Parts: sequence; C-alpha cells; structure tokens
Amino acid sequence: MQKTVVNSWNEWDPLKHVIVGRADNCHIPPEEPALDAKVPEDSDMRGQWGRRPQETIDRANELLDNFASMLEGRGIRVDRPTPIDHSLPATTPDFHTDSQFGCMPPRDVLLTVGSEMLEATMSYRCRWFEYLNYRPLMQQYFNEDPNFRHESAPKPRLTDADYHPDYLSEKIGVEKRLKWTAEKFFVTTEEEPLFDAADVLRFGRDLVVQHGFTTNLKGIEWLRRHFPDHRVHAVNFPGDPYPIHIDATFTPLRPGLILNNPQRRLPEDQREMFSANDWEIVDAAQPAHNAPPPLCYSSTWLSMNVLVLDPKTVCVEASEVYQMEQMDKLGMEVVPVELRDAYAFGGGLHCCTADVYREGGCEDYFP
Ligand code: ABU
Repeated sequence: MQKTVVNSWNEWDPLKHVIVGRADNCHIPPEEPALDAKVPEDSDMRGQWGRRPQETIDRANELLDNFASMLEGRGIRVDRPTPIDHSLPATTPDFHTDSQFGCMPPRDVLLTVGSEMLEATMSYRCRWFEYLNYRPLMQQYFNEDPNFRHESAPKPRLTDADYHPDYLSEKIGVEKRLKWTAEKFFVTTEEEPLFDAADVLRFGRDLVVQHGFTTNLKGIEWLRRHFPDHRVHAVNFPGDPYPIHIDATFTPLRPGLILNNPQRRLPEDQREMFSANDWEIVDAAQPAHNAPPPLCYSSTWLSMNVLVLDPKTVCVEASEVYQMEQMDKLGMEVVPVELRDAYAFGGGLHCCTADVYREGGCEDYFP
C-alpha cells in the first residue's frame, strides 16, 4: 500500500495523487436561499427537487470512473470518497432542509494548501454535512502522513441572517443581477465567515479568492488569518450574474499564464499583481455548447474548467473542441476526457477533483 503524503501549493505542478468525486445517490435539493440565487431564472431545475434519475447517476459514475482510470494509467494515484446518504434531511438547531446534495464535486469542499486539507464552511444548507463524504480519506491520510494537517473551518449557522432577502424574488432579471454583482451585492451577507473551497485558486504564496455568492468578505478574512504566511487577494468578476466558484472564470495553466472567461474579465484595478510580474491573462475560447446539459446548475463555461496535470499537460472535456484547440495553440498537450454527462452533478474536470499531492514547493510568483 502506497503511503500518503499531502502536498499541493498550486494548480499546475505535476499531479501525483488526487480525489475524484462520485455521483452515487446525488439529489437536487429543495429550495433554499443561496442555492436558488444560483439557479438561472430560465433553468429546467426551477421548482424541482429529489433524487436524480438513476440512469443519469449511472452515466455520471461511468464517466467519473473512466476519468479516474485514465489518471491511474498515467501514474496518478486516485482516491474516491465514501458517499453518505444524501436523501437524509440536514437539520441543525438553526435550520432544516429536506435533503442533501451529493459527494460531487470535491473541489468545492476541500482546499489543499501545502500539507493541509481544509474543509470549507460551505454556504448552502444542503451542503453543510458534505465533508462527511471525505472523512474516511481524511482519517486515512492522518494515519499515514505524520505531517498532514486536517483542518475544518468553523461551521456556519446559516440562519436567514446569512442571506439577502432581495435575492429570494422569483424574477430578478439578468440586468439587475449584473448591477448587483458590479456593486458586490451578493446573496450572502456578512453575518459570519462563509467560503466554498472552489472560490480559491492557489499560486504558491498567494491565494486568489473570488468574492461572490458562495464566499463573503468575512470568509476571505478568515482565510487570511488562517494562512498568515500567505498573501490572500480578494477578486470579483462583474460580468457574472451568478458568481459562484472561480474555476469556470479564471484558470491558471502554468506560471505566467492564466485563461480568463471573456464574459467575466478581471477588472483592470485587480490585475496589478499579474501585470507587474509579467503574467499573461488571455481570453478563454468560446464553449462548444450554447446551453448546459439538463438539470445542471453550472454555465456553459465549464469548458474552461480544466484539470492541469503538469505545466505542459491539461485535461479538457472531450466535446469542448474550441478549448482544446486553444490549449494546443498555447503549447499544452491536451488529454480529452468525456465528462459532459456528469456536469449536472456539480461541475467539470477541475470541480470533480481535489488535489492531494503535486510535486513542488511553495514558490513566490509575485515578489
Ligand atoms: N462550479 C463552477 C460553476 C461556475 C459556472 O457555473 O460558471
């Protein structure tokens, strides 16, 4: 049995050990404030909840299993979570919701920084217990790696005080949503620290964190205090009417090169650290699809939700022909991976994974 070492400081160093999610027993949760704010107003998901159809679960698992086997074939160790029963309600003294979500995608829950894996607070009530899917792996890593730091951010209370009621109206309209995003008026309030791990990108000594629906300023401040040896930068992307998770918006490929969603450009005043250090930020290619698959929360921009295996090799969803072509032109070896039928379970190739080990140490890319 190969012993575990937890170590990962960025999004691009050679990947040697990773967690890949599972679709087992995934549910569409009932309405709740933060989740509803993310579901597009014309989505087929509005008003639906319950266990996802078995054939879609089976298909998603087939694709996730294939992805895991392909990674293993390239010498990367792959671990899988142990699904809890997501049909159970989530109840605390502060809230109740009738079902949970799933153990997809791990990137939302687990943030690896060096030898630490940090369980995020999360901001959806239906995801409050999601960390339990990963606890068997955390226990194993703790037993095997004497330097592993298993951390959990303070569990939030998620009372109604955590959510702006303005976002609860049925029809807000994209124009108003864009205005609110530009004003940094998001569904989550500043009641208590909230963050999802997928709002954080790791650049060695620097952590870049999206302020949006799933991460508030207190969450970013909590991360700053928790990682005192890091510089933590808050960013926001005014072109996104549903801003959750940074990894379909801003995608570092290697030192010096980042893809940015052309509809969600990083504002000029937030580019200083990149331009001062000669990093190039290029517009990502257009998605190949003009709509997400059925019952999917995410946008078509999962096209740029790629998994970098090393600074020259990247996994891209196999139907995303324009994104693959662009990667090729940028000098990357492209590994096409079929995953679109699993998108509805919470995301793409970056989302459905969580780093355990990448070679390399903590570099300062922005001295
Ligand atoms: N979890 C990433 C989703 C981002 C998007 O819908 O564009």
